Amino acid sequence: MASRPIRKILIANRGEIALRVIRTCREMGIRTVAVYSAADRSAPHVLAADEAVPIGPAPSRESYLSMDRIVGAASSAGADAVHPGYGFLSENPEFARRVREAGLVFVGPSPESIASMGDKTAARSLAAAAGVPMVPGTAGPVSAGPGALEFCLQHGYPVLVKAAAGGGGKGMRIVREERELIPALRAAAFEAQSAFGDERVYIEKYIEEPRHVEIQVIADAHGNAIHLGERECSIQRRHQKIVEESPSVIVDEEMRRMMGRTALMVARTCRYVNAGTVEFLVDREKNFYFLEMNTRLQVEHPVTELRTGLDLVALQIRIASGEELPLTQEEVAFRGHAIECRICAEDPENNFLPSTGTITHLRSPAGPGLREDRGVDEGGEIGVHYDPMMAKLIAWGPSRPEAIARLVRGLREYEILGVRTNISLCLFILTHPAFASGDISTHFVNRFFSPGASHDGLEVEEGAAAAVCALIAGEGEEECSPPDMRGGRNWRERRRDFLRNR
Ligand code: MV4
Repeated sequence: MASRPIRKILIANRGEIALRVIRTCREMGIRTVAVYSAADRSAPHVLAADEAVPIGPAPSRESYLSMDRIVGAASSAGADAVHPGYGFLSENPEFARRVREAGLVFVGPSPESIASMGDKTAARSLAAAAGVPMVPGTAGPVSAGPGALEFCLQHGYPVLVKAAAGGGGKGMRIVREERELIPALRAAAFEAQSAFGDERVYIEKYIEEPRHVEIQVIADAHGNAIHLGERECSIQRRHQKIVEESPSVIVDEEMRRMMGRTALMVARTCRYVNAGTVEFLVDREKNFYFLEMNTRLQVEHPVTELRTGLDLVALQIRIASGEELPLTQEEVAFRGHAIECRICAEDPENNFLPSTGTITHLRSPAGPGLREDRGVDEGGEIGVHYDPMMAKLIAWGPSRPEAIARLVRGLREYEILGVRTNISLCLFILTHPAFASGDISTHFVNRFFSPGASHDGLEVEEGAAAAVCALIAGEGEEECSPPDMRGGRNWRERRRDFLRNR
């Protein structure tokens, strides 16, 4: 990769990650170009960038997924580079190729690396050839034929049918006995075709109650590569991560060294450059198995940043400009414990379906050891076109209990009105004894959380109560003293409404 100074970056994304990248660019003295759809014309990332270019109407396929419009915007704005963020086109090899063909730097891996890790069976083959521990599985895609049955006879049930073209649970089917196999293969192929346009599926031995532990890796174009430790992301609901933390309670020093070494082996198989994440499944016996590699910056990257003190976006940009990694593996220092919650506009009383509306009131938590990456402001619209994640709240503490307590305190300080949120679910998880004890797996939410039950057993602390009281009293226009009978509804009833509106 030729070295090239990067003076202006176009961020091909929106929301909190766009704002997050802009912030680092500002610190580095790099000018920024935001792109925005018609729905985002007054969004925070647009207002924060040095320049902003409209790229189309609200629907993603006509804006943030439009390669022509984004590459065109970058070229016409005179950008030197494009940062894709996550989601949208961030793992589209054709986009990376188009950016490069336009003479611009793609702040991420090569199109070839993206492509080789994008096909899950090809990634498995690469990893297997390198001796990376894998879940026993079929060598490649299987149709509903003898190959599938042969694997199951050899390895026994349960097995898991997976889509070759994508992760995230789409096209996945658990098969616990032979008579379920053929129908599961057909159903998985059908779902894979509709989700990814590729019906190929493969089979793996099913790991019961796995944990999801991923390793952050970062490599430069000069052959240097390091890992930045692990993140435990087992707390998920319908394959959507909710809580991520580092370190993982089950990873000790030796396991971290082994997983880091293995993750770097995977990165080497595709000559990986820039930041990436290698996902593993960990079974009850603490055996770890390669799952897939994500060739982008992850949503949960701040957890690693708080634990290592590094700015991953700054490292990405420096590597993309041709610099060498500024630190060796031995110089990576891990300190304390970091935990993140994703704050989403979801309605807990409607099965966590996305909640839309105008944010009529928003007050963010702050104070020692808290970081909020937020992509919306008070007055902003949460619509139907984009992911419902509004913000991430990340807490750092010297120990896991202190990080948990800090994050709980932060969540309870949040004041968001106008849309429903998943804050009550986050609080439920973080205050659950099983979470506190570290007894977590990918089954945690299904096992302990029942959507119908009331989970707003929030003893709002004095400080948050005062904040709520001030809010109900109209931002301090008058002394708020509960019970305040204004409006025919007493203070407690209106506080409960406020809390339920989270
Ligand atoms: C598995 C598994 C058990 N055994 N593979 C979920 C989506 C994709 N990341 C892979 N996933 C899984 N693959 C085998 N052989 C269980 C899951 C899984 C899961 C993994 C990580 C985090 C959350 C999960 C939720 C359900 C299933």
